Amino acid sequence: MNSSCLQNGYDDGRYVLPPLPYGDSALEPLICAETLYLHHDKHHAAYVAGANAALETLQLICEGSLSSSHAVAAGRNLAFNLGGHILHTLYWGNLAPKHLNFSPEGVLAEAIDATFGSYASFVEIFSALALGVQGNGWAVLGTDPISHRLMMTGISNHHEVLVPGFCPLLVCDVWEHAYYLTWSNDRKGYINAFMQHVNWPVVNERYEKILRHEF
Ligand code: MN3
Repeated sequence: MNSSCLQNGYDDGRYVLPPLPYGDSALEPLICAETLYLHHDKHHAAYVAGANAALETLQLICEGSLSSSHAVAAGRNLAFNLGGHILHTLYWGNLAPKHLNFSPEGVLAEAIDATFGSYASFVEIFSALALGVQGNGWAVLGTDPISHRLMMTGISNHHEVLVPGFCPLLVCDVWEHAYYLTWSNDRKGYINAFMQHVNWPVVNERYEKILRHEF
């Protein structure tokens, strides 16, 4: 499986839960096996089910068997659940076991240096952003669809405070369900560990696809 590929989340007309690209204990000590199981098999699976349910509701409205008054709620449910499905699919793909010890490479490494000054400076800013996301949300490194410049943003829930067309390259889930069983209330400890588990070759591949307008 190409773990950088969102297409793994859709099959035969429905959203599907892509399998993890590693075993349940592969991300310890960043994420304990119980957290990985619950996060993937329960939380992510629920977003997949919610996205399919919202799509089915919209389809019933289109077929005329459900009032159009349901469209507003269905649209909101789709944004929340499909946003969750997309972000979690990217999240599993941009994590790797710590012993692989990846670092940024290629065009992405050059862009990080050019944009943030250095890799160390990038880590400091990204970590501060992730720590500062209020409540449930995500820290995201990505590009906007106009300039294709690297930039960071914090997303609330899965779909709010979002730049339209923003293309995420590296995503860090800072919902409490992502770390609480392993790190308790120490979000900073989780973020520090996350930075040591980034699958930079996957993130670099995503960036190269953006530059080729394929992602
Ligand atoms: Mn999550």
